[in-house]
Amino acid sequence: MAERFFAEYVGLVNATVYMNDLINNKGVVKSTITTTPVNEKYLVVTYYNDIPVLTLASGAVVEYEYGSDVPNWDTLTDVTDGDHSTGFTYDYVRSSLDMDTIGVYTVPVTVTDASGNASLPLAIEITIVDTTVPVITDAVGDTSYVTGTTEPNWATGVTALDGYDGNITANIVITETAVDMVTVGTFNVTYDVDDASGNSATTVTRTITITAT
Ligand SMILES: [Ca+2]
Ligand SMILES: [Ca+2]
Repeated sequence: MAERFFAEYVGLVNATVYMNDLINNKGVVKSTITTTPVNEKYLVVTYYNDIPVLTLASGAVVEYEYGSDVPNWDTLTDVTDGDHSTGFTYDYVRSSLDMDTIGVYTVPVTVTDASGNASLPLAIEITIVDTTVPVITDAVGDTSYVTGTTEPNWATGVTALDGYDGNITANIVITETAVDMVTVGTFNVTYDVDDASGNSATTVTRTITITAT
């Protein structure tokens, strides 16, 4: 809250010295000081001394998909202050934050009230994640073979791309144990892949038909 005391005009220099001592030596007063004349003899010295307090806002979103826009910082924190309700200035140290790279980033933030009182820093942890599944593409598709055909390389024509990891074709898991090249019938070859964040692609199935010669 606002702190006030009377000072005599004749004592203004002393009052200023006293206040500067509170600011610089004792650290009691951290804000700007204003003086208001009351009459010919007295004036009122006013200062606002409450330190604002920052907290993480309820429901603050601190996890973002890679490539997202930077957070709306003002929605992430709440500020409480005894002597100000507006006029706050925020200072975010967010130079390390990379919205395009998954990981956990610490963003310290401080707020200063209109009288120059700065809060203690609040460390906001921002997590950047990849929740987007990779996509498998089969350029060959369902195929028929006559019985006795040499078993082909089932990997041919199949690729996997992930928006974050890039080309993860090498990680595709091919399941072809059901295929029997010498028996008439239909069999499935399946293709699965996970990205590095554990997101599984939709399984792609290639139907293999074995026909009589
Ligand atoms: Ca304050
Ligand atoms: Ca992904």
